[in-house]
Amino acid sequence: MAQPTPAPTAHLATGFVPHDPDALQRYRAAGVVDDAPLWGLLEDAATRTPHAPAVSDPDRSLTYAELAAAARRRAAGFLGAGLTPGAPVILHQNNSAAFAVNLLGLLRAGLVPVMSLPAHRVTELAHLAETAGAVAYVGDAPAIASALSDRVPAVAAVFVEGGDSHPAPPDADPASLSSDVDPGAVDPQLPALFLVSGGTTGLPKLIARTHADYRYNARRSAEIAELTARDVYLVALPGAHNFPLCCPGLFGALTVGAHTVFTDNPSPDNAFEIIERHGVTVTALVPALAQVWCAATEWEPADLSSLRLLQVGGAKLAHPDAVAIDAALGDVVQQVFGMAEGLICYTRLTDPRALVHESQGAPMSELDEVRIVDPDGHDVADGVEGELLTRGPYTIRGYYRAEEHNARSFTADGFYRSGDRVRRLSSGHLAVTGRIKDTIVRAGENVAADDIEEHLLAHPAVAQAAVVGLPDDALGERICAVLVISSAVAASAAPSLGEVRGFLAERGLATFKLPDTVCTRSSLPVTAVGKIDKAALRRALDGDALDGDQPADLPSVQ
Ligand code: OOB
Repeated sequence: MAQPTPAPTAHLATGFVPHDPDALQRYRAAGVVDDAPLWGLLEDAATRTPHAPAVSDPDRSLTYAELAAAARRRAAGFLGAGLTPGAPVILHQNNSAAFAVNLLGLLRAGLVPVMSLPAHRVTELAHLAETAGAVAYVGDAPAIASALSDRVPAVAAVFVEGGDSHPAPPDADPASLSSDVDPGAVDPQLPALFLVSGGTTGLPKLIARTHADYRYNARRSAEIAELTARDVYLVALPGAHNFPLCCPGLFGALTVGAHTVFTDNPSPDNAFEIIERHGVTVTALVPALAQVWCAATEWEPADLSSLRLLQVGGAKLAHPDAVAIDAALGDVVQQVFGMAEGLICYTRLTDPRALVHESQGAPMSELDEVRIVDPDGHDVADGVEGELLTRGPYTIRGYYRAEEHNARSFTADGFYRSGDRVRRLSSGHLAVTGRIKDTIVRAGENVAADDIEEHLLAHPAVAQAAVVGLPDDALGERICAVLVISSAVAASAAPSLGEVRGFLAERGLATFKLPDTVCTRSSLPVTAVGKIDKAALRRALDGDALDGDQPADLPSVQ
């Protein structure tokens, strides 16, 4: 029989920035490019271990054979409904086994999922759909789906899981897949899926991840997490985010035939019960959630002894929290510093615990190039803070169809400017000290917000802290510390401005870094994946009377 020909997906290349040929040659020579499609991870696992559990949610469980068959039927259904291979499709779905079937079905059909997050609304989805040229919506929010296809008529096909107003994602006989055009015979150097950028300003950007780079991301992440077929991975963050999707997440689990369990409720009472029921061994959380889980171990009666690895990333995990989580759960923390754009750093399972607590890990690949530069673009010495620039086999060379952004976000020789402020430790691990732009300019002094936050978190009454600059006639910006008081202490125990300043001064913080204003909130605004959203916080504080604040005596600035 003649070899099936690949589906025509070349239009995907328009606006996609590939690796340069020399770099690709090097990556290929190093063995990181395996020329197979992303969906092949599932087919391979289904061949090896058809009867092993593949995905579960509270309502159903599928073995590898069942998941592969379901994905093939779904792929045939999508193509039968008129979608053509290579077309981008918005995937907008809560954590569930159905999310996995749709995702893998789209990939098997050669369609290109745009991995939106459940918290995205029509404004973000319309922007993503227009930029990608999406032709369909697959998800579980009927009202948003309707609004999207009204706003972007090119999104002509809408499939909604469990809704009455739209057809459900379709299934068809998979025999139609093995015709002379194989939709899944893809170019591994073209986009397999689109991730969305996680910034808090402006609309999300599209991050095209290729079959080759995402397969490598999954494989190498699984290796570092020492994942095996015996592991049970819990998707507790939104499954479309790079962290639970591929670090190692769902795709990493597919590389070794592990079991992936989905929940869309990461609260400790629910998640702990799932960990116990399924014997979950690995999961990934943002620091704010990890902190809540850690506190909950004191009152939630659950046996969490199966959990061997708690990956924490997405935002800075404060040192005391890393120590506390290890103490509560038994040395399970792995710090993960990653970005949808590519570079992922992990602390290793063999690292001394002190290094796990104080660093955000080392790059996962020997082929990752990391530069740490000063504001003039010169490399700084080890131990000195600077901006992290990176280039490597699984890091994009440009956002998709975003030339203007690319001119700013990438250097001429293809390094991604992360905007993250880091320093390199003698071990080679990186310590993240903040965002380059998260700096308050107070009376001419540059103050890094996270420097103050780290000290505030050491206060026994403080559960969460965010420091922002607010406009001030005399100072330019004044330092405002927003605190969430620990549930273990009474709200009345919230420290006053004077107490906060005294506490920080005692810890050796320079006078010009002491907050001018302190206020408390019951919670802090968060992004779609659960990171503290400072832009939203600043907006909320803007014009706010900041009840209960005492203006600080302005300390003299030397
Ligand atoms: C992950 O990906 P994104 O794209 O949502 O956000 C990336 C940004 C980084 O540039 C950095 O600013 C921040 O999130 N970040 C961290 C961090 N991990 C991410 N900042 C401090 N400490 C960390 N451990 O957030 C992401 C993707 C894959 C794996 C893990 C996280």
